[in-house]
Amino acid sequence: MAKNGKYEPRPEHKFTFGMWTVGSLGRDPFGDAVREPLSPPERVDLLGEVGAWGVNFHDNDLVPIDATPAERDQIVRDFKKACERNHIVVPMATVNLFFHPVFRDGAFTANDPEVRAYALQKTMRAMDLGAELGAKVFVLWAGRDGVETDGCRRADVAVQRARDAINYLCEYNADKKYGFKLALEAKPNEPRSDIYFPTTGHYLALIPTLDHPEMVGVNPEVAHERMAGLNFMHGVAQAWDAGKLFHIDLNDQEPGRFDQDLRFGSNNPKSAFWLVKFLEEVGYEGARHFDAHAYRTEDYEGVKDFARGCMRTYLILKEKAEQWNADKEIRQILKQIEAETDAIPPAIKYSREAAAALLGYSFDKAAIAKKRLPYERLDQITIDILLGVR
Ligand code: GLT
Ligand code: MN
Ligand code: MN
Repeated sequence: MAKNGKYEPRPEHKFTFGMWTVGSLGRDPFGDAVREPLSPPERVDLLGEVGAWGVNFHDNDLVPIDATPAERDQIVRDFKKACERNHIVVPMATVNLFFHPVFRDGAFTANDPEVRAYALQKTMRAMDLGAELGAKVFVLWAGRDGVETDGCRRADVAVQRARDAINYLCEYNADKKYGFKLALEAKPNEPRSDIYFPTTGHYLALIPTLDHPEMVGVNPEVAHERMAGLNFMHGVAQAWDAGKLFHIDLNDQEPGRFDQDLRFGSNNPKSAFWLVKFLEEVGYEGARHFDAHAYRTEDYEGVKDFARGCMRTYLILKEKAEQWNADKEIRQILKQIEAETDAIPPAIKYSREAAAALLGYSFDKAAIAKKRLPYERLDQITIDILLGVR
């Protein structure tokens, strides 16, 4: 497919896909499946064929919710064999707390204590499964923890219940010595009208209030922050700054729509560019996980095109970021806009003397306001690079 080998995925790129992504049958709220189901080993074979490094799963992507222990063990054996023959690893595991009707009012925040207990039991079992397959990150997206009517519970009670559940799971993680990094994934709405902890920033504020904050970070998803109309890279940068970027879900999304989970970089390549540039520059070492779906119009050949496309676009944007950083005119502009002067008193590190000097300093506001900030030119060069004419 790729004419140019430099955009071919390699293991060191750490590209992963959820079982539910390439395994999606194309169902939506208005239409039934358009593709025949693939077994877990067949999905792993598909990922091996397109050159992915890893596969992630929910408990029930692999083991049906009512499987007997013997069935479970057979499924896990077959899955492990498929991973081995395709040289595919399992970096992340998660739990499905949204599909079964038992979770119609949420999982960790549901009003029924039996549902909350079942959600914990199901998550502990999913952690056992993930650990057995070598996962090091455990994602928690409790997509039904939300409301249609706020009459059903006080929102701060929901926050407390979520905190209790995460604390409990951290104890289990420690007790079992699994060493999981727990990554909390936010989404503003869908399938509930409103979901608690709607953005990555909300989770970043929760984490320091947990019993084991060091075990818990975030799993930001492009589509989810874009649904809220936010600049995704800014949220990722804040998570990175806090040392909490444990995982990332890459896809694309037009704001103001349902959760589209589009092929990475397909909708807004410019935002995807700033994101890839950021991840590569700061040296993010986690998996580049694609949580996206092929168009419903595709067959499995098209699903492969979709998966290859996600990785190819990432690698193209990575190359564009290198080009951007090496561009002479861009470097010149960056130098110009951050030009330092010795004239001003230091304003970063506080001391009584420094503060007194700053308080006494007289700024030439008119001159400062006239300094050129050639951001139009900077952005046009970026566009020229992205459109391939530079
Ligand atoms: C579901 C959701 C994704 C989450 C998955 C993990 S499930 O597909 O839309 O964003 O990452 O639970
Ligand atoms: Mn996701
Ligand atoms: Mn999504």
